[in-house]
Amino acid sequence: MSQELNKLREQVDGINTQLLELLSRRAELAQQIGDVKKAQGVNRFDPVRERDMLDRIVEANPGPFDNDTIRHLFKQIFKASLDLQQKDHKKALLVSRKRHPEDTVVHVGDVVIGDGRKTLIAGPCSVETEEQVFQVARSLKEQGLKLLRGGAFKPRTSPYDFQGLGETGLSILRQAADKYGLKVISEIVNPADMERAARYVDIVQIGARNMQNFELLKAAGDAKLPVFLKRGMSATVEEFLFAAEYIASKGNTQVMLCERGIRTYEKWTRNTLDISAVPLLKQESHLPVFVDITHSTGRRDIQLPVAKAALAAGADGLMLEVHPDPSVALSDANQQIDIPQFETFMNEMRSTGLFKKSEETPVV
Ligand code: PRE
Repeated sequence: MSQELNKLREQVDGINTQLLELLSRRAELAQQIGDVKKAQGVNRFDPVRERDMLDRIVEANPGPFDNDTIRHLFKQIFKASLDLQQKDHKKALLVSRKRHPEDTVVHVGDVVIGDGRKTLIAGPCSVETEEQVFQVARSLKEQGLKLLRGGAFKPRTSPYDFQGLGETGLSILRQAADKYGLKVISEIVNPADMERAARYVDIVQIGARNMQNFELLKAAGDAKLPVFLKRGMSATVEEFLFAAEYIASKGNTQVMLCERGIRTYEKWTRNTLDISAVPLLKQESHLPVFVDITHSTGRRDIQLPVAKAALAAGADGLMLEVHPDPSVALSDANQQIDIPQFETFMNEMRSTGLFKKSEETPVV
């Protein structure tokens, strides 16, 4: 290489180092500004300030870069500074692992979730009859499971579809759970129902369609019951964590996160299970993470490998739907499994060594 080129490059290297030092100093100042703004409750993004700076910079532009290029370069710097301020903000989220490095363990009476053992939540999509729920509850008990799910308030896509039995449904769940020594998890859709629900449920579920229903999230935070929060079908992982933060910010950190598949162009599954969300959520947050293998797949034939994948990816537990006779179910008829299929599923899962049949109380 010519000596001339080498000399020029040496000068460029020197300027790179100076630029890096200047950029780093600027970034530190932006971080301090971010802290001041946070304390004052001021918006981090300030387009007026950015325009003023650009105007002054362009006015002083000596060339040879034209003004558009200079604007573009500085806008990148502003954007990076803003990202840095927001990253610092993310660090402070109550649900983040940076804020709370230890795993959160959720206690539901004597049931412990997120302590390293795997938890399985099962039950019908909707509560339909006493007989239906009691049959499933009995099967759960036989399998040594502790958490019975069932929908009493059903947010359905069509207003003409079965909307659930409401409080009667919650009452059926409670009776079945009490008979078989189980805990109840059920979805609540209206903030006004939260207090009433606490009489029947041990865990409040907030469904995918309500993940950003902020009044509902705040009410769940106030209710002080453990919350099972499902990811919205179009929500990013970050939005999901902000939703959990709404609950935590009310002083309730007994929150579980559930990945239930996101909406994509794929038609052969009901939703697309975002398996990468599981390790991501475990890494970014200290809350227990579940995978709903029923809604993510929407089909029975692949539930077992999906369940294994979820646990292998680090999920603390699974949720699945079980119905005594799925063909006549009032909702999700195509994806719920019947009781013999559930038993087969459990045997298969147990062969992985992850679920152990409880030896305790005999079935009533
Ligand atoms: C800064 C960053 C983001 C804002 O949109 C405007 C400017 C910058 O990097 O200069 C700093 C800042 O937050 C501010 O001056 O208010």
